[in-house]
Amino acid sequence: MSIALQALNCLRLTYRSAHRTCRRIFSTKQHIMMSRHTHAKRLEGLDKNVWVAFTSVAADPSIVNLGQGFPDIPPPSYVKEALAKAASVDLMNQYTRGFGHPSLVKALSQVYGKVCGHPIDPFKEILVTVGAYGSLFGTMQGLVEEGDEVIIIEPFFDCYVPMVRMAGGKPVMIPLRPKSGKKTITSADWYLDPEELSSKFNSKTKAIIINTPNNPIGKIFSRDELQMIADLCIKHDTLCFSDEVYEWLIYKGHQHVKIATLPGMWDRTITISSAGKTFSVTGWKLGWSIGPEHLIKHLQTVMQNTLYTCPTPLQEAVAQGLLLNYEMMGQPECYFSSLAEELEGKRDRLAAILQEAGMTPVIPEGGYFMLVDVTSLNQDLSHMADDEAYDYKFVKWMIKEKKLAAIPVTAFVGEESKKHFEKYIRLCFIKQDSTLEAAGSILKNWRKV
Ligand code: IK2
Repeated sequence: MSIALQALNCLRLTYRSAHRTCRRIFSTKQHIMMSRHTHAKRLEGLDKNVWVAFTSVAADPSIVNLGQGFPDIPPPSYVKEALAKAASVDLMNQYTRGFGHPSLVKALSQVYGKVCGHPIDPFKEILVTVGAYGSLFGTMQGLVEEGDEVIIIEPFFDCYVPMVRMAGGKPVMIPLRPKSGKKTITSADWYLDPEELSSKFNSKTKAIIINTPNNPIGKIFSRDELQMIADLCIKHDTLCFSDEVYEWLIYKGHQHVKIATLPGMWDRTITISSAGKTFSVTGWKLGWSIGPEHLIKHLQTVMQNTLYTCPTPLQEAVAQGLLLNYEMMGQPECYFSSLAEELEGKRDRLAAILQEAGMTPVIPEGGYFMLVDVTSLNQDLSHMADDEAYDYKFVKWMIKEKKLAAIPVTAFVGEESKKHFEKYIRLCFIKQDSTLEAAGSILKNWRKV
């Protein structure tokens, strides 16, 4: 080999090895750079979400969807008309007051002033946000500190835990327990053990989250139960975050009590509700937090530095809807009560359908969800991957094989309680009669297919 060729080969080898070394260095560096861009620690373990998982699988129009909680009945025409009217006014399409459009906070102060029996300052004691989700987020960010404990009652609306964690807090669970020796048939049969609840409070407890009527179980906390919670809040000087998005959906024989109205509680309670649930317009995503100025001002700080404001025409339309119904409160045509009356018929129809199919529904006292015990169906799912709770597998199987969508109930409980809830699924009944009938015929033919 000529000297020139040897030199060339040597150069090639040197180049290849240099190239390999370079690639190694580069990929290590890239890896280091990528690992620097991994998720923030506060998101650890929060990547799974039941709505993300199940709304896409239920989107197929051939599936009867009793899953996610949204109405397929039309919202009242006057709120839709009020929205169109608001959008036709040029200025209404621009930014409005950050903490809530003036006409909306005034309307809210009228309605809630009447319900609570004392005046509520529309500008200092109310904050309008993006849905009740926004209110919950602002509440946690504004009031929960690193290391604070927040008591959460199971089953709970699933975002409470991630929101507490993202604020640096520690969720402390307490389950509702079925009354022993009784065949559980209504949501009132699920109760909080007073001693167990008391044991959850300590010097680190910042707040307790309550949800009445509860999603998913439909329980309305009685005045006595709320008083027990209030006594503990006062004794341990803690806050109470009360999610009351289903506050108007109360069935006969039951009463919704606001914990904020119990003695000593206004000053330590944030009450949260939602236009989406009040007027059957879940896509409008408007919610509000109501409470004393010394707490609401911190939620306002979160709002002004995150979302700043909510859509003006939507706020105007909700204000008009509230004012109209404020005038009719106590009368049968008021939407606050007429929707509940309409839904009570749907609740009973769905319960009857489920019982005929051999399932055991938990009849809700409020809200628009029904839990169903599917144990009696004895559905063998052993062929499915074993890394999920039975209810997750059951719902996935039911969507695929029966074309009926529901939501698995273990999405609403912590790890330790999963075994107690995995034989339950949640069905939503704010649906047209034709949708409920379609679900009924699937259930009737359950064994035949
Ligand atoms: N809090 C509770 C208890 C809710 O149920 C909801 C809405 N959930 O609906 C979805 C479902 O359960 O299927 C919210 C808060 C959030 O309300 P908003 O839509 O106003 O943000």
